[in-house]
Amino acid sequence: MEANPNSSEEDKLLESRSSEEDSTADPTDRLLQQHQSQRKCNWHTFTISGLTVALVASNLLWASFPTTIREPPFNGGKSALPRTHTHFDTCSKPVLRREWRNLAQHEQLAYLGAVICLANTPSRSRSIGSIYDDFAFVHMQIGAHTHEAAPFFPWHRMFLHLWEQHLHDFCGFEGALPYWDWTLDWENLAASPIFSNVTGFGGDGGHIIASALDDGSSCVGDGPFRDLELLYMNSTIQRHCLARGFIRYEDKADGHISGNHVRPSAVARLLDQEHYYHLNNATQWEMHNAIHWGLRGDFSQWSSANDPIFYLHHAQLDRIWWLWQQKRASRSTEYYGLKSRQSEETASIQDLLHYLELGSSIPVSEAMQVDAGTLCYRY
Ligand SMILES: [Cu+2]
Repeated sequence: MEANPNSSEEDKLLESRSSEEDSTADPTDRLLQQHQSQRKCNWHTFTISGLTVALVASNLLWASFPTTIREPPFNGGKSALPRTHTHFDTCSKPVLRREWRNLAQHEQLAYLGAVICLANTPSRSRSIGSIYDDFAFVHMQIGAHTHEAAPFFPWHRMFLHLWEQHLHDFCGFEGALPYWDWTLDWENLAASPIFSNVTGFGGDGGHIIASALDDGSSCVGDGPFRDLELLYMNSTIQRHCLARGFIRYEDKADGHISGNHVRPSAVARLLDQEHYYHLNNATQWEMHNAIHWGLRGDFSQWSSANDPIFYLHHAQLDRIWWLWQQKRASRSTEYYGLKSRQSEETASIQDLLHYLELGSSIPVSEAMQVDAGTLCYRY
């Protein structure tokens, strides 16, 4: 594989963007140029960042990443910073995010329709793709670096908020983002109503059309997203179908995702964690990964926001963080871990979170509370 001449520039963009103004280099334009100019080289050569190099080397599966999150020197899990600002006055009527099956059918259909609308709305900032694709792009470019690191929770919290805002602004969606409480389905995840082909997101790949991912998954042939055409496959441009391939775990019959990591007792144990670091670590390695890898296909890639279930899965993870924060007021500023997946530096609540064209960069402190600053919701 050729060394990517742009990688240090990209890393700079991803790692040390210190303000939202430096948006001159659009990674997609570069990706597009590389895509158009590629001749004899295989797709590995239009990779776009250090992240991609790691992904290709690891056969695109998260499963091959280290199994524990590296830990900085432990300080008791307390943020060294004092509580910064609270403005509860700005959020007097938080919107309620509800579990998918507690939505009325017309509300479920309104949400699904709004998602399809975003997939049909051209990107505002790129010459190709839709706003839906932009979200998958920003997740793989920026969000991927927050995994196995402290900003995992706050970065995804604000990402979901931006998603919700785009549904409102571009597709007239009036509700709140729903979440998928998989603890309700742990005994038979594959039978969850979330996979309904009418009031859900479609089911397992139908095993009829193999996916381009080459991981045994296949195109989802039922439900509202059966015709969805996705633009990004990890860091490449490759139009493809939405693919899933429910994985067999342990004693389960083929196609039955194990619910062991998402059983209610596992979540209860998680909520008993004393420190942010441990909550973050355990949530990612248990619930987060079990569902991503269990559904497989697009959902187990860095471009996992290609699967519309992404937003409901991450809302549930955000809800776990929120439930944990509710237990003690001091947890609205408790933040600890590494700055990013590649970093050795300890994170700070003043670090910036970046979203490229989807929204302004914000300090982590802005995403610590769901009822202050720009956020105003509850579960
Ligand atoms: Cu993510």
